[in-house]
Amino acid sequence: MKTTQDHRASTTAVNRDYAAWLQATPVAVDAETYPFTQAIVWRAGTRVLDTAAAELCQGIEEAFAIEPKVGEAARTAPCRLYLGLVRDLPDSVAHQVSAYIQQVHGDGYAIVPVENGSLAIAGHTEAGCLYGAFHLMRIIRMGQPLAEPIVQSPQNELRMINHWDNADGSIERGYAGKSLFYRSNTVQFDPVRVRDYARLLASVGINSIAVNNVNVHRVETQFVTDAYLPSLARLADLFRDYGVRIFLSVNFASPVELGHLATADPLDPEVQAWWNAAADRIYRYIPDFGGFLVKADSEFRPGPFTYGRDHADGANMLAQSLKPHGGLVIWRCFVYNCLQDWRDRKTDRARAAFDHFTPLDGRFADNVLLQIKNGPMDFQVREPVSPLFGGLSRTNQMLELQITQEYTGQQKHVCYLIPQWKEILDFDTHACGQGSTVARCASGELFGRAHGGIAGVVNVGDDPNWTGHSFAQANLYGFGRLAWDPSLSVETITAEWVRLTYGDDCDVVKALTDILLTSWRTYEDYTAPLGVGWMVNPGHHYGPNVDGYEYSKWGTYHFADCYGIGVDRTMATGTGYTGQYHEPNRSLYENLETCPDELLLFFHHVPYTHRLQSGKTVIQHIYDTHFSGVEAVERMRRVWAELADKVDPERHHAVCARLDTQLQDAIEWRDVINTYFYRKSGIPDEQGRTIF
Ligand code: GCW
Repeated sequence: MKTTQDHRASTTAVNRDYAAWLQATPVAVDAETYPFTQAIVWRAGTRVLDTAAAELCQGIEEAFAIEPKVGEAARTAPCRLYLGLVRDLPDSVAHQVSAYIQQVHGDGYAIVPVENGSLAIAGHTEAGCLYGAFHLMRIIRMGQPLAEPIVQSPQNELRMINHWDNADGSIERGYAGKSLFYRSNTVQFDPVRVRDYARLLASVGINSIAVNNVNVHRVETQFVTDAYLPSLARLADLFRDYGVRIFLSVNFASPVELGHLATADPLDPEVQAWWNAAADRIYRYIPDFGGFLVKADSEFRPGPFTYGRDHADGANMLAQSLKPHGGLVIWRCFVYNCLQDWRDRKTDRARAAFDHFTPLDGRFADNVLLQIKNGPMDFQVREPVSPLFGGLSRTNQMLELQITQEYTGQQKHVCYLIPQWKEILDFDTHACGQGSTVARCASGELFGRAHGGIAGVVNVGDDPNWTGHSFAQANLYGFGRLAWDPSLSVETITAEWVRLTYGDDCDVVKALTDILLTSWRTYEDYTAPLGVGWMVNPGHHYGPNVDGYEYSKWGTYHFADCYGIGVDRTMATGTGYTGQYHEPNRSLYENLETCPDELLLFFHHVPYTHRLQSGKTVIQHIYDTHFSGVEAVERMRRVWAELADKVDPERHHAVCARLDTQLQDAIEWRDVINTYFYRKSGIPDEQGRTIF
């Protein structure tokens, strides 16, 4: 078992941000409040349970500066913390736990006060016990009472992180340094750091990780070979201690690129045999390997289309190779024509995922999941929910969110995404009548599917604080919490993160909570208006460029002219995209009068003088939000500056610097957007503010 000291060495040398929401500081309450912290009783010798016990020892030591008794000494302590599967608990404890453990499913846990001030953490699986241990530490750190039993089960089977890391150490859309896993085309990592990372992930319930970019280039294609599997297996070992299984992104054309076959046709028996052998090989090195993540026939990645086959043919072939080992294929639905002609007003990129995948509903193997981005375009600050949720009922599916802030400020800007994700998860698709939320589609519960889950493209790199911006940690934290339980409220998640990461000082808690909760709207206010999206510099996607993608092949247009702006996606006069939704969403979006303001330009092309439901004209809304967005950033900066003597200088200073950048860049956004639309429309600002 790794000792507490090993962890210490890695967490104290660097700044407070390194410990993220697992701070090592003493807590304000006395140890007596939690008398069971004197001693920990568990059956030693299994990896994940040993990890859980080590976490409890470490957490208790850090919180109360006491070293809990373990081993024989623990069994005679007056109060004890029992940890384990029910069959390993002493009979009297098991008896007291049994009513609660019956309510637990999957990797869930029960935390139950038992006789004489003792406590039991019990699960059906070792991972369940680990999640229970982390939850207990969360409760203790937040000083919450523990009088009542707690029963928690994950709502999603797969709670997954996707790394877009490349073998050369770069990270596609990474804003926090280089890869934690690779350098110079080799698997190279600091085991202490990776372990600390696994720990952060497990502490919020994440159980799966795809360790390489979905764009699988020449070198990463070789990850499924003997050249890379030994070192990937060492990586998998580290994650295994924390109950996290690894997946690999694979290149659909591998049999050609690696195997010297003439084809990667999924219906060719030789191709099937090639993948069967690859799967056998992988499982020899990594017995609990999770499976493949696949981007195929998308943005120049190879796929089944080359051979006149469809996505079901492709996914099922891979699924067959993994099936004997219990592995999964996660097949992405981010499939669209990226060589569009901007002159063509008929083709609509937003339609693509639905058009490609709904005809295949019911044809995918049992161990295939379709991974669907939250919106029909690409992780914009505001998009409607993808109509593929609710469009597929006989297929396992997964929701894909983007934690890394590609289009939401690249971790230079604060943009707390939990409120956005909550809206997405709570969105009612009406697929099976009212209450058919995205959360229920993704988990598989709504359609009685065997598999389901939520994946997030992660925002972590080797920056000392993991995420570049200290506040971007809140997105990773909240992602894990929501993947575990999509019904958690924004307020609960925010309060947890703020207090666990920055402590209990009322002023700090209030200020930070306000900053986080207003940040998504603020970012939206000074960037692309009313759901139209894009308007960023091509390629790196940072900073304003209204026409950056207007005359490009990517299918991302706003159609602004001197009269108006927006994309007509109605059935009546536009691309017909609204028809992909069930009623009443279809009509809600189809009709100009009922379409929500924030999505207006996503669904309709309107004159600048069109009046929104808010009462403002579109042009005045653009001006007003761009001025108020910048003012909101000025306010955030002021509020944060006032906390100088309440936050450790290092974190305070680092956030100040990021807020300075955010303000400067928000001003640029404001002036570019306002000026562009003033020049296009010729309509002045009602308030006569400066527009250039
Ligand atoms: O958002 C786009 C990104 C690409 C990414 C692609 C995808 C990994 O700009 O960098 O490629 O989406 O999701 O596949």
